Amino acid sequence: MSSAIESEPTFVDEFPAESRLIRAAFLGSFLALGLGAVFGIIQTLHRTGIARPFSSVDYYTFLTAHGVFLVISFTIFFLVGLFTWAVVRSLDRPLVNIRISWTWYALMSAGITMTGVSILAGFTNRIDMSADVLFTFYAPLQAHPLFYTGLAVFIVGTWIAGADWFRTWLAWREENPDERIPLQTFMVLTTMAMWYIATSAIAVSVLVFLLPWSLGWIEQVNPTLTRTLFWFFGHPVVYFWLMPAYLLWYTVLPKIAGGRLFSDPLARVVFVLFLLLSTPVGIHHQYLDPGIAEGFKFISMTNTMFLLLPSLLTAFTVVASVEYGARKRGGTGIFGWLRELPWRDPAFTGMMLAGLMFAAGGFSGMINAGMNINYMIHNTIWVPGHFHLTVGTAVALTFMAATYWIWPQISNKPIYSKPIGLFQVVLWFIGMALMSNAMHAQGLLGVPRRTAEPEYAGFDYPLALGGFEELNLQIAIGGTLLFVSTVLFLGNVVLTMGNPKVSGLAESLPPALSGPEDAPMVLDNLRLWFAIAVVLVVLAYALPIVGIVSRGGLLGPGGSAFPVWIDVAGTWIANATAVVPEVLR
Ligand code: HAS
Ligand code: CU
Repeated sequence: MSSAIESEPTFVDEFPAESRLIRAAFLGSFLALGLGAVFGIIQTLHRTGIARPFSSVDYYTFLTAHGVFLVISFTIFFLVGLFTWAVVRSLDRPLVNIRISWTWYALMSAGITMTGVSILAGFTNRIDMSADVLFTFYAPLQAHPLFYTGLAVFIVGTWIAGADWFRTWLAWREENPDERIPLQTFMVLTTMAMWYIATSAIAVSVLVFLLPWSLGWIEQVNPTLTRTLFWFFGHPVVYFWLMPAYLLWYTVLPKIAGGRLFSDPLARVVFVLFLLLSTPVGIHHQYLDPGIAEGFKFISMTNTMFLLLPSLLTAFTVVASVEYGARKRGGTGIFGWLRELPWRDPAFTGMMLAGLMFAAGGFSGMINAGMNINYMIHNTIWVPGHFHLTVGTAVALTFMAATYWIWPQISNKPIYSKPIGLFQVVLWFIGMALMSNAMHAQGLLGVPRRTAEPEYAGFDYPLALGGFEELNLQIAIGGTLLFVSTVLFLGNVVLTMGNPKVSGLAESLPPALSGPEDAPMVLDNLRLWFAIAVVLVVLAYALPIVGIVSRGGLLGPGGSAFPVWIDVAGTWIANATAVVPEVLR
């Protein structure tokens, strides 16, 4: 009788090189989470007046660092780790060239380091590299060139990562010409297709306008144009954060619940809908922007309402998949089956709480999307209340919770403490419920976002009399619980890394109840869906952008028709060619 139980080879045994890359990506993500959390607690205590060891100016450096480290670095490094795992696992083959993979990882790391250095240099007046432009880096706020260069390098890294996964799929398809695209790979490829469309605009905004402007090659930019190009990217980026969480809700959560995905075809429809609809809605962030006709804003609102569909379908599918597992365990009744779920498992409970909170975040998103009601909440702290439920919990809590399941798969090391993990995810949920609720309530009272020291004491202003201080206390307590929860999560991960390796941790994922064979073949036609997505984007953005440029010029009112760097280049070419006749003589 062999001593060790014969166990199926784990992902690490089969794909050691990819496992190293995935662990490096997750660790880059967790480093950013830790940094973002430190800046988060500092700014929470500053804004609520609990503790203000820093200046109001520093507040905007903290806020920029908090935003960029969390929504760019934490989320996207986790995404590339998860997507690499999902592609290699579902295709059951290694990446085409691990050196290319480490190249995109190095570009992303170098890029976020440049941007991070530029932001943090804001704390010292000695080096003028500041970038207090917040995570949306709107002009006319201007950052140091290093900030924009770092972002550009980071995005190029993600483009190469996407190409890496497409090439791996194409190599697999040659070996399996008649197979459907495995679901997890399908989810990765549709997400990356959406990302290529979305990032095209931010690449133009940064490389053609903001970076040359920051380098002094052009005197000015058209802020309405660069803002519109940002939101062309800015709404789809939220789904770029969400879709990895959906990949986990669709393919891992049902497994942990002892269930099976309810419908593979429906999951494919959801991801195709996100590819088609994510980008033509960005103007819903600009309802109050001048320079964009109301009609275009109305179209964006309508498109946004269509965009609720994939998430509502997700709510149905995921709950049905989990319920199937509960009933298999003997669950009964309309809600009694909930008792049969593995609530002691931090991976399960964390993802379910994240989903529950996303329901609230989604409904606050619907309120944001209504043009008329948006006027009430735009630029108030309601909006941070919304996105701390969505990216701050639906995504962030899902990523942390899923780590308790995935890390053992890619390291052969069991989690250090599941009870601590369970306490951590519940603490996050409680902290976020307190903080986000108070932010929404203060937003409705008219409290602005992005303000270092909102004070109303001393006024007989209804706000000062009606709960502003109590809501501030809720935000401070909630933010502190979130910080403690982050420390617990990072501590659990670090202690897990010190654990000895064990075997028998491999977990396979069960097939869907309704499998890919039930999905119409057309769903796998990625070229078709990509082409339709591009047409929808052109329809949504061509006229608004033509309107913005015809009214305000490419470089803003009075800006030269051609950027000065074209003049510089033209002079340089003229001088260089002037010597040619001499040389030829
Ligand atoms: Fe948003 C602003 C509208 C989703 C993030 N959003 C933001 C900003 C961010 C952000 C970062 O229309 C601020 C940017 C800035 O700094 O200015 N958002 C929406 C709408 C949706 C939406 C309609 N947002 C997200 C997601 C985000 C995110 C996802 C990040 C990941 N948002 C807006 C608008 C603004 C905005 C305006 C501009 C506001 C302004 O004026 O500035 C929709 O996608 C929401 C659809 C979701 C639902 C919920 C479905 C429920 C589900 C739960 C399933 C349950 C499970 C478990 C799995 C309809 C899927 C169940 C549990 C059991 C126990 C059974
Ligand atoms: Cu949006």
